Amino acid sequence: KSGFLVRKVHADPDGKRTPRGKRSWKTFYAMLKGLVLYLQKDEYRTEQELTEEDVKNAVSVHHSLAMRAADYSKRPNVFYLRTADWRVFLFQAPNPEQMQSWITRINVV
Ligand code: I3P
Repeated sequence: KSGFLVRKVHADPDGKRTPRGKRSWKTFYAMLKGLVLYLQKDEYRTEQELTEEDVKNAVSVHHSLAMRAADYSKRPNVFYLRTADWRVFLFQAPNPEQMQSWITRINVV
């Protein structure tokens, strides 16, 4: 599964609140491959062509949990992703169908 997602980093490892200056929304081209959610800054790239930054932005979805951000009302179609190491991301999908599809796909792996 792939498509554009807008990401906000809410918590760093161990659930520590991400400091101001690092909490802004950023658009990525997201690709879920196996247990890894790749977040690429630009257009489509194959796995062989991943940049250092792409690798840094990749998130392991192993033992992670995705859920609709019912308590976040500033933007529509937003879901939380809580990772195994207790990072928390907010992701905004382009529409409700895409949001639900990402949640389902992430939680199934
Ligand atoms: C953040 C940025 C985010 C905002 C966040 C700010 O500033 O303005 O858009 O989240 O507020 O800290 P910075 O770019 O300096 O990291 P919202 O869009 O959800 O308001 P927050 O600290 O209340 O999460």
